[in-house]
Amino acid sequence: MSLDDVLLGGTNLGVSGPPPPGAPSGAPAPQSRRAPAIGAERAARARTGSGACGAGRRGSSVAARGSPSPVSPAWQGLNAPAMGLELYLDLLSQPCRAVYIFAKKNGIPFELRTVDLRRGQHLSDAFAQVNPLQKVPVLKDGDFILTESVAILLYLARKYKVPDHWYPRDPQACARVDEYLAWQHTALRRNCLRALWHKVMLPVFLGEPVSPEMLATTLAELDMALQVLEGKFLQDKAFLIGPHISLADLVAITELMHPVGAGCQVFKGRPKLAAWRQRVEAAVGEVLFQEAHEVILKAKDSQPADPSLKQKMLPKVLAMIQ
Ligand code: GTX
Repeated sequence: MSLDDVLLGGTNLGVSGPPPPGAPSGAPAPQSRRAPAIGAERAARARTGSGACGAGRRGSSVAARGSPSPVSPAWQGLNAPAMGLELYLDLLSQPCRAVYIFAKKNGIPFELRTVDLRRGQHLSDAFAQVNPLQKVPVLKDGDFILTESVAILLYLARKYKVPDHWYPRDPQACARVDEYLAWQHTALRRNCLRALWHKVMLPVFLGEPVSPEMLATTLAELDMALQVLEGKFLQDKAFLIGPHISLADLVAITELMHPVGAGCQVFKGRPKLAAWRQRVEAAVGEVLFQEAHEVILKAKDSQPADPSLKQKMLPKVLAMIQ
């Protein structure tokens, strides 16, 4: 199996289910490989040059830049005393940012358990006991453990009786939020994630160059998803669902900040989307918004992963961004 196969979606990684706690996370990838110009046939379909941020950084290579990656509190795992609601998050991840902002904005008391993905803390035995899938976010409420960001957001909205506009009781308004959440998970999510990883995280953090053709394809696909976001979901409304902010807006903005963190100018040339971003930021509160996005906005400064961590992570990352 080559990196090309995986990025092109032609190979099953064999990571078909959760590994047992502590088990290696997948087949090791050769460390010395440098990706050739991959993704040529996908690139043929790309509308090159029209992407939100351009292919830029041709043939990006590993670069250790800037300060060390954001330092999280030491991983305390299951030894940390549970005070009530616990959220296992890494604000590098877009679903984690949505959960974090939602809980903070609504005054929901929680213990933050930072799981530093770039240090592989999600691959630890301790975390596998919390989530055998080795992913964040995770909510722990006593003995109740919940994964999947959308389920977590809905649980918080229901349990803490947050203002109605977040997840309206009105069946049709509620259905519009559901519609957006269902769409984004396979559309905008995938494109924003791929943009970040192809543009920054693969070359800088994992030392795997991505070809300009592959990057152009990814950015063209992102561009198409942004058109749907603006044309179908936002239209001329203040927020995605209507006059007030909802979970749909929060999930959408945290997705878009992924490519922004990679240096993509997703709002450039999209005045409606740019104005919507300002409204969402104001509704969330600028201080909270900045705080939640500090980590992703410094993603380019990620230190290269050490080789043994890279070996564990690469197959999982490639599976994730397919
Ligand atoms: N569908 C789930 C949700 O919405 O909650 C997806 C959860 C998910 O994929 N979480 C990612 C994860 O924990 C976080 S974002 C990816 C960042 C990977 C960084 C690696 C340095 N992924 C961990 C993994 O796949 O190993």
